[in-house]
Amino acid sequence: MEQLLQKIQDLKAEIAAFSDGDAETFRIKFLGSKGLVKTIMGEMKNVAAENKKEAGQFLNEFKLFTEAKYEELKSSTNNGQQSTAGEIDLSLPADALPLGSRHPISLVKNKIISIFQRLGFAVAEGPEIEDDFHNFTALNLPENHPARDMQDTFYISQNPDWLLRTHTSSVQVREMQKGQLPIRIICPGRVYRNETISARAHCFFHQVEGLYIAENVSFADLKQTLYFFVQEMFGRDIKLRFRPSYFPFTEPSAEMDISCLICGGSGCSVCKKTGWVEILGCGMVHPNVLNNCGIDSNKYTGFAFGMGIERITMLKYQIKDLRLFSEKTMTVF
Ligand code: 2NM
Repeated sequence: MEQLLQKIQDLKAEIAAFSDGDAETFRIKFLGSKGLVKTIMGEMKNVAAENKKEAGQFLNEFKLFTEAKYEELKSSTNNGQQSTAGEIDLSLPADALPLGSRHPISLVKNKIISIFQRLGFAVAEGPEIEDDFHNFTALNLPENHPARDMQDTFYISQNPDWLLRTHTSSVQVREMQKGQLPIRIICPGRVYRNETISARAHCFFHQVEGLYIAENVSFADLKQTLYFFVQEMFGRDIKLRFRPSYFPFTEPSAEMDISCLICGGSGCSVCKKTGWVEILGCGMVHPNVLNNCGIDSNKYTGFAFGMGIERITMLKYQIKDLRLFSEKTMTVF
């Protein structure tokens, strides 16, 4: 009896101080089918008959004590269903979900759109699968022009008249055919060319083309419009120059350079030590194009321009490889 009471005393002290585990660990050690409470209950058989009643009371009391400790552990350690009130503040806002951010191509596209909208240009869009007329013929591209070669254009196999547009000028052809003049539009969109993919070329990219047709539109209007655009896009200090060029759909044609953003004009690898970088092509819409689209070229004149959004974005954010634009993740600071 003496020994039994001492044992219970020791176990009670151990239980009261229990801290090296959760409620389940405790249950297994003390209350499980091979637990210490069971073991000590088994000692009853060694207690003398006259002491059995008293010992039974002690053991019962010990069992209740152990069970109470178990309940306490369950509610304070989250091991049971409920957590203690006050431990988690349910009124706190949840963690923010990672929402991602706009693609740099979209950022630059939207900026270009908003600049031209302030000059009265509307946005026009059209199909990415085009026919030969809207992509080539209407734009004064002769039957045997190299740009029509299989090398450059993706044709739709079911119908050789269908192709993936190689520029958004096809949208402008559709707008001209509607015959509502004057026309002042920009056409942003994805275009496709069958090129070997590298740091500087991809089989698809994004363009913004502009078109202004009215009476007496001049090359001076074109220059002033693009000068405004470049200053809004890159800042007031930017310089620009026009070089004569050739496009089948414009006459005269020009390419426009801006002073190098990276070195400011003193010469670096981006501008190949020239101090200038080409950013767009432009010109006065060829009379053949106007006539092909049902517009009287004796009454109306117009200017047009086209630029690659990737190129502008690379300059603006100093991105050196085109392929990064179509990879899964991209970080721009
Ligand atoms: C360019 C360069 C020069 C252009 C021409 C036309 C249209 F439809 F009016 F004929 N749209 N875009 C054009 C002119 C595009 O991209 C480098």
